[in-house]
Amino acid sequence: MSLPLIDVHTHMYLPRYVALLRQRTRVPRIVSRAGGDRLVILPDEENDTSTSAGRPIGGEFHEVRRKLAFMDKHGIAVSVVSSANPWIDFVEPDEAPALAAQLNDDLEAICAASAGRLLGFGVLALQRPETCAAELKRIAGHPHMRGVIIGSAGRGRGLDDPDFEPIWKAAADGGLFVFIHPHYGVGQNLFPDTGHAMMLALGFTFETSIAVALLILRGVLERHPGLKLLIAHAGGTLPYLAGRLDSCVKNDISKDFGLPRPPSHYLRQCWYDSIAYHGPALAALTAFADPARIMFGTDHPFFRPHVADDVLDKTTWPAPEENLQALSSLSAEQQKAIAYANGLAAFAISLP
Ligand code: 5CU
Repeated sequence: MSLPLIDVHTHMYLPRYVALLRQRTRVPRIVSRAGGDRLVILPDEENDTSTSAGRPIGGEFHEVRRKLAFMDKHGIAVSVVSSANPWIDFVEPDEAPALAAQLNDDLEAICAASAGRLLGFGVLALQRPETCAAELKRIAGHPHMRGVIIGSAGRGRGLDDPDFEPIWKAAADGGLFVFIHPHYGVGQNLFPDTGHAMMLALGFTFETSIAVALLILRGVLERHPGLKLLIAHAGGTLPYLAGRLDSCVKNDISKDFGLPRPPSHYLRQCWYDSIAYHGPALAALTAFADPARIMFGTDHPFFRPHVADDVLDKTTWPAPEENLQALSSLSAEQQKAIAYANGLAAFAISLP
């Protein structure tokens, strides 16, 4: 496909954050091993002392030059870059607000220097929710920032945490996106000894699905209809399960959430990336969601191909290609909308 792409799900670990991970002795951290540095971030990896713990991490995770090289290789005109999981969740509450502000300023500076190629989603100190509305207001004043990324777990109490109300209000008032992304997974006890595969395929997607469903059931989108939620990984499982959620809520005589509309109504207000990896899942998403609210994503630099570092930037990455390939099952109009037109409109992008 030769459409210019806008990538709305693409990560970086900013240099300040990488330095922090290198100093740490507990997960999340970067460990130096004989075969190269390893990024160890997932909760279950804490006790893994093997040489295969985590995943290889090179400059593709934190160098702007490498992000731009990946974009050039894959026909991506503009990327909306977000910090990757687990963001600053592990930072002491007293230190987190200042670090969030520094990382947000760092990302703004990186984007400002990119000649229109990069925009950003910042981070929030969710462990200090009372500080977040002010940071959102500050971010809204940064010309290259378009919102924030937050973890599906919030500060460990889910996204229906009552203390998050000012966050939703400030994001809606500022016209900022809130990009909801998993990290902790769910159900790991059910799939031991499965590497990262089950965790990323099912643990991540159900984590997101549960968090967003709860946020909706507790009325966040009813109270904040202008809130722009971007849900990672094609909405987890939600586009596929929305009808079941509606039916279960309607038919449950043991609990009334008091919502005037079914959960699917609010799910249709949300934005989704197209990271579904194959046509049938993308078809479920496009059949369900607002066609103007689905946008291309790559999840770069995760799912790095197994090639030597010196040829990586010249290599076509299979995972983004699978997502591009999935688009080809859609009509030309849908492809154009997802590949770039929806991203241009949502993030007020003028192509360089
Ligand atoms: O491979 C992984 O661990 C990940 C991750 O941690 N976060 C993500 O967005 N994709 C893949």
